[in-house]
Amino acid sequence: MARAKIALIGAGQIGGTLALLTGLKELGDIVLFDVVEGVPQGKSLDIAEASPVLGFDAAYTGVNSYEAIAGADVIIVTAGVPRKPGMSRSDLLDINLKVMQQVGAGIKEYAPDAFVICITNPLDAMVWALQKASGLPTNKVVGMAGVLDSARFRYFLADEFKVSVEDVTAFVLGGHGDDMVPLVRYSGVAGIPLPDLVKMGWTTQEKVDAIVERTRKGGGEIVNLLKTGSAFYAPAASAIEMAASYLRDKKRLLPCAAYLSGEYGLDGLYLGVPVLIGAGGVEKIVEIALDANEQAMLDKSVASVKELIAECQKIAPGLA
Ligand code: A3D
Repeated sequence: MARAKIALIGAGQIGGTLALLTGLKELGDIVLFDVVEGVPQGKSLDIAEASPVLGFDAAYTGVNSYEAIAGADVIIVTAGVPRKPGMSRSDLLDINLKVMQQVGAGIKEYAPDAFVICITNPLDAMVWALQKASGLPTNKVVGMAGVLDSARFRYFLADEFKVSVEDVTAFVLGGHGDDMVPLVRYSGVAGIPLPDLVKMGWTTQEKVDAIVERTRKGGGEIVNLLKTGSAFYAPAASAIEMAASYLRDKKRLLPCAAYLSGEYGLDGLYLGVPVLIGAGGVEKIVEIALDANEQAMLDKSVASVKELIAECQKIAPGLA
């Protein structure tokens, strides 16, 4: 069987890491695209030269034109600019919206059957714009945020409990902003929910609250440390997990920004919810029961996402 074709739009920090991880996991052949000449070509050659040492087979092509993405099975989009210190995710909107319009047009022309994962921020608005601009079905366009936010939550919990990250499950719903909704009730260690772990004396409510807050601000914490850009290793790893679930029809249940058509009482927007990803793309959106407090947090998060989408509609009325 022919190898899958994976197109990575944006060859920056995340794009380069995605290119390496795609090869290491042998998900398929890679086309790395960027508007900057030389960068996708250079990164592709550098990674291809690492493949004999690391022991994987994948063809790498660095390109500056959209023709080369023709027939891609999976497309992961990181094109745009990342957040700098002091810049909010919504500050990015104006620049990155224009980029999504260009990328969407390229996908529409050359790879309309692909499964598309958007990472560009502000995520919930950019994935919405990318779906509109590409015209792809909504079940084939998703946003990566929840896997990363949940991974951060899991890492902080594993560190607090001094247990393997593998045994920690965690759940984050809502938009990818500071008002995302880490769900304490649905998170825990080896099936033991966090509230029970507090009762068992493993930790305190105050410490759980601090971890929830750190998770919400996880992106900003890295931006403040790096000073010249935003996180890239964990975001890339998270998108690869989503791509693998599609390509291998694994039917993972992952928190992703998915297009809602009535689920959670919402319509016509992208929001982080539990999604089943298989060969059909988004095969199912799972609606979990929320208590009053969780619902209130989700409502706040939804309001922020709606504001961002309204801003997009104002700048680019053609997308609505
Ligand atoms: P960076 O290293 O700057 O890479 C972005 C790349 O996009 C650069 O190589 C640019 O040349 C390229 N680019 C710019 N305009 C275009 C265009 N029109 N067409 C094609 N390529 C273009 O950034 P990064 O890789 O660190 O981050 C990429 C995006 O991901 C940013 O918007 C970040 O804010 C976002 N991000 C999202 C998350 C989420 O969890 C959702 C996490 C981290 C970063």
